[in-house]
Amino acid sequence: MPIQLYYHPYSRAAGTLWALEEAGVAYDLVVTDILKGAQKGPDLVTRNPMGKLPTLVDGELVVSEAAAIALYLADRYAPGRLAPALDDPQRGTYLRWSLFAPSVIEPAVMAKGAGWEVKEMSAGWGRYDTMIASAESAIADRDFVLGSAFSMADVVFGGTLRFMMDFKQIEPTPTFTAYVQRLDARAAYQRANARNQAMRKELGLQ
Ligand SMILES: N[C@@H](CCC(=O)N[C@@H](CS)C(=O)NCC(=O)O)C(=O)O
Repeated sequence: MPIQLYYHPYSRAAGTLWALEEAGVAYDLVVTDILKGAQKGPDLVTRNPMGKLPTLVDGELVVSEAAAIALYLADRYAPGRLAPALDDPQRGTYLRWSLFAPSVIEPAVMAKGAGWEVKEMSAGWGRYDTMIASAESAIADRDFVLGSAFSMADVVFGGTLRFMMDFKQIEPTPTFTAYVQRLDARAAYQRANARNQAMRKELGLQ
């Protein structure tokens, strides 16, 4: 049975589709209409009590959280190609920026948008401008997070930056824009993008 991805093209699952294309594994999409609340139905909630997308089912295993799903796919289906080996020191950089996306970029953007007043010292995401400067430092002198080699960290970290820039939540900088252009040129990204566009059309969303 192929992997199943609970999916909607207007969700983070659109980025997970890119991760699946990079990993090169077979998968089926379980279209879940988040605009009509289908994600809170028993089919998904029994698998992921959060009732959120993306949720991936691989045999008996359920994985939620977009970053965790991407890292899982790389470790399980593309070790050495999309994920550094467990004893490779590059793994530290790979994990660092992969986790920076959901634990620092996302909440910093949310805090700024919502006008949250938080103490920088206690908020794990610090300040918005420090987050931006840190994210830039990850790719300032290199093509990808790991240097010249693309990895699943770019799907997570770069995909988050792309998403935030698309939705005008992060101001594009020359460094971010050039990086995302390199990511957009990947064949797997283009396949995923074409499928996401086709799904939007099929669902009458554009
Ligand atoms: N922490 C989760 C966030 C997942 C999430 O918030 N998904 C949104 C779509 S992008 C969703 O399913 N929203 C519908 C809802 O919460 O009812 C992740 O990183 O995957």
